[in-house]
Amino acid sequence: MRTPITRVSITPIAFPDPPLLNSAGLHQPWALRSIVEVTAADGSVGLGESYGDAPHLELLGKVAPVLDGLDVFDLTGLRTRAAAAIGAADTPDRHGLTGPSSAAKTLARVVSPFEVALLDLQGQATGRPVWALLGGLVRDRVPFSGYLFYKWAAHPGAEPDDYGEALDPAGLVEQARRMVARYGFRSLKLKGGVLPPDDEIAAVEALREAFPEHPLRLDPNCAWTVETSVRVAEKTAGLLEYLEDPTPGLAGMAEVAAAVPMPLATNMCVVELGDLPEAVRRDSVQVVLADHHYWGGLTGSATLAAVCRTWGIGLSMHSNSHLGISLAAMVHLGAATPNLTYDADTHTPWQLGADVVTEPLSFVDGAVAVPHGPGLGVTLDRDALARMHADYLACGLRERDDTSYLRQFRPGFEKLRPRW
Ligand code: GKR
Ligand code: MG
Repeated sequence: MRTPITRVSITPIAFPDPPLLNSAGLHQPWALRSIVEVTAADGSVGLGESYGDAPHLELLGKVAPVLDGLDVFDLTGLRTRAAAAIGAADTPDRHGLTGPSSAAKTLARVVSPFEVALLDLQGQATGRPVWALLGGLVRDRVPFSGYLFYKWAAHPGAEPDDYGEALDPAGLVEQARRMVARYGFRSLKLKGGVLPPDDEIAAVEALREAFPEHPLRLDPNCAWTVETSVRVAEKTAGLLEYLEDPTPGLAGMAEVAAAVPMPLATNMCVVELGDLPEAVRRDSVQVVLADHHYWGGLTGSATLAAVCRTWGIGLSMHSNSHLGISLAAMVHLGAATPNLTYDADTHTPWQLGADVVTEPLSFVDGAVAVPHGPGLGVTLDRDALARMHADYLACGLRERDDTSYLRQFRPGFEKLRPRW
């Protein structure tokens, strides 16, 4: 039986984002997202969530009208119609920090929220959870890692948030204690590339002392040269389960990988299937971070997982500022991915309680219990959606730009990769 699409809507939203630092700059006061609703002829509504930057929204808006009449089970039709609607559009990525843009990467990002919404609808039509459509359950709980950031106490002129300042090892340990107490995370990732490498080594040492059992990761987003990366890796040997994107490019990563004891992970130099042959040939990375927002949705991420399994490459999951629809999508993917070999990243704590779904999935002991109802298992909170859309209209931001925002307070700041 065909279940045709009758309506597609895209709502840009904004929610408050704390002043988190990374190698590109500082998070702006608002994170932008888009909420995709796909309505089928039987009245059911499938949900998707994606980036909210203006060029991306424009492309989502081109795809929405061409989906009219498409069967919700026709994912190939979705990709074909989306490709025709956006043509050779090539917009830069602002979130995965995923290197040079291309038309193929753009299409993968644009298809993603519609694909998630269609899978949600397929699940509702068949009475099955999305994980069942992705191959079936391999775990009941999907484990996540606590994501630590150097941060300011408050955006200039605003009230401090709940986590306060973290600009040294003691501040990070305190942030980690709060996050672990609230969510129970069993592993911790530190977003590095912010302070000179020796300061970040000291932070890792302090975290190890405070959390002797927690696997730790450090991700400087390509802020280091090969030489610096090797030096940091030597000093953190035995402390990190993996080192993520220490240096730019597959060649640089391969040089580092050959010299250091821990696996190297990436969400920057392997971001589409075409990156994998060279990465394998050079042995540049031992762990890839999947992210359905730019790997072409949940089925695209499942394909990545299969390739990683083939080549013995570990798999983790990448995250940007996101809300409960994306969290649900990540949980279904994790539930059905046999080789999710590391705890997934999540920005959930940094939403500070904001959400666009009525009952967000929750964390117990650092993991989310996999939902067993039809589809994604989350329902849109229409009042919250309206409020967040009003915030989008009022906030004035239309694209993420961490570098320009930090430059307002540090006029000389430049995004340098590598910096040290
Ligand atoms: O949210 O600042 C951030 C992160 O740095 C994010 O943009 C990265 O894409 O979390 C990401 C990563 O692992 O590289
Ligand atoms: Mg990363």
